[in-house]
Formats: sequence, structure tokens, C-alpha cells
Amino acid sequence: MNFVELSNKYIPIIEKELTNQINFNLPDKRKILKEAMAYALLAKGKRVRPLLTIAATLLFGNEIKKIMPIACAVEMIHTYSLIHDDLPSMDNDDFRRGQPTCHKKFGEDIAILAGDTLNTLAFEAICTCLPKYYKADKIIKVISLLAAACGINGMAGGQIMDIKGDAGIKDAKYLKDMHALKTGALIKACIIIPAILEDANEDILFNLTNFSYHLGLLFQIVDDILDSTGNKAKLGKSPNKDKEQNKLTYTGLFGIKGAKEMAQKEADKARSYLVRIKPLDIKMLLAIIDFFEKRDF
Ligand code: GRG
Repeated sequence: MNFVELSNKYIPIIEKELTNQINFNLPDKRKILKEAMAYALLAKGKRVRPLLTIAATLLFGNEIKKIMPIACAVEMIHTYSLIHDDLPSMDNDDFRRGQPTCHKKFGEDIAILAGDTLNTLAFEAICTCLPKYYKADKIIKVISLLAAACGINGMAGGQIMDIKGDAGIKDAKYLKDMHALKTGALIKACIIIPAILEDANEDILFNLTNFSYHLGLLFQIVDDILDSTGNKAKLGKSPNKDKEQNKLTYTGLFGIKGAKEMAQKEADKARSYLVRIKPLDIKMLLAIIDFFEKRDF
């Protein structure tokens, strides 16, 4: 099974569920907020975080309908982070997911609210849908883990390190820590939450935690390479932003060749932790590592 087959099989299910989750019937001005949320959420994303969530669930042979609230929640949170990251006060991007950014289309005020509302809708979806399948103590654990992955010790923490850091820092540890938080924490949550819901033992949790750490770094190193080498049509976003904004990046610090070697090492490390949890069915996660390594969008 490769990533294209995975995407063809599961993305329609993910997008149908996202559409259902956002299908509010609103009689008043809130309609425009819903429109902005749907514009960003239902645009053409790769859906790697919900795919990871499904892949981690399938390790345990679970039915995917039980994990769909989490798959939707991680995509909503990710989309909120993209909307806010694109704002003029942050990365100031005009183009995302193959279309004008949310604030370009709707204005900054509505884009900020669309991001805020996707963030809270993620947790609402979990609280509404998960009790059908899991007990309250597990759900609280999951909510706490996901909230932490988005907060000061996760995505928002990584974002501030990014905003306040620059290419002059030239510190590989700072770069790694920043990305482990900014991009890696949510990726890790996509893997660990299904494992917790399915009562994975300590050994499996240990290997999945290490796997997801290296997978997150791999994703980000390749993202840095694509920012230097990719094109707008394929990426669906503007390239060369990192250089323009004097960002601290893997390519800036190690060059494109060096960054490619690092990506390969992270992919190998991710695989090495994954094979330790055999005989669980790791095929789908292996296909995701391959895609992360070779992707050009
Ligand atoms: C605003 C709190 C806050 C955080 C923003 C993750 C993040 C933090 C910003 C995104 C900026 C960015 C381009 C980070 C690099 C890695 C990344 C998350 C890329 C975009 O994710 P993809 O490639 O996008 O999965 P699609 O559109 O395919 O979902």
C-alpha cells in the first residue's frame, strides 16, 4: 500500500466527516464565520494528520469510525494554525492550499475568528462524539494530551520560538526543539492518542513516541527543503518564504544536501522504532514515512 492508495481510500471519508462537523445551519451573520471556516478547512490539504490518526488506529485493528472525531479534531486544529500563521502579523502569506489565504479572502477580523472557532470546534467534536465509544477517564486523558500538544509546550510554544528566532541563531538544538514543538507535537498527538484509546502497553507507547518524534522532524526538514526547491502550483503555497523572512531553517543551517541527508536519517530512525512494534500492522505508517521522505508538495 502506498500513500496515494491510502489517500484515495481515506481522504473522501475524512472530508465527508469534516463537512458534517462544520454543517451548522445559521440564520444570521454567523454564516460568514462558518463560510470562512469551511473555506480553509475544506480546501485541498494533504490531510496527513487525520491519515496518521487512522493509520495509528489500524495498528490495533480498530474500526475507524471510533477515531474519526480525533481525525477531524487534529485537522481542525492544524487548519486553525495555518490560518493564524498566514496572518500579516505572523508569516504574512497570501496563498495557501492552492487558494488565497483566509484573511485575503475574508479579511483579518473574520480569519482570526475562523481560526479561533476551528480550535474550539475540535474539542467540541471530541466531547460530543467520543463518549459513544470510550469512557470518560480516557477521553479526559486524550483532551488533555491534545490541548498540551497545541499549547506552550507544543505548537504555540514552537511558533513563538519561530517568530522570535531568526537565521542568526545558527543553533541546531534550537532549530530541532522549535520544530519538535511547532510541527512535531501535533503529529505526535495523532499517533499517541489512538494508542492510548486502544490501551497500548508501555513498550508500544515508548516506540510510538520515538517514531513520531523522528517522523515530525522528517516532515519539517522536508518542508524546509521544499520551501527552497518547490514551486507554488505544486505546493499550493508561496515558496522561498523562509529566506525572505530570514528564518532559521534546516536548509539555511546545513544546505540542501545536508538537509536531505538529515531527512534520510530521520526517516531511518522513524522506521527503526516502528519495526519494533511488529506484529502490529505497521504497513500504513511505513507508507506515510515513505511519502514524507519523497514528497514534492
Ligand atoms: C498559529 C499557534 C499557531 C501556530 C502555527 C504549525 C504552525 C504553527 C504553522 C504552520 C506554518 C508552517 C508552514 C509550518 C511548517 C510545517 C507545516 C505545519 C506545514 C503545513 O502543513 P501541511 O504541509 O499542510 O500538512 P496541508 O495544507 O497539506 O495540510
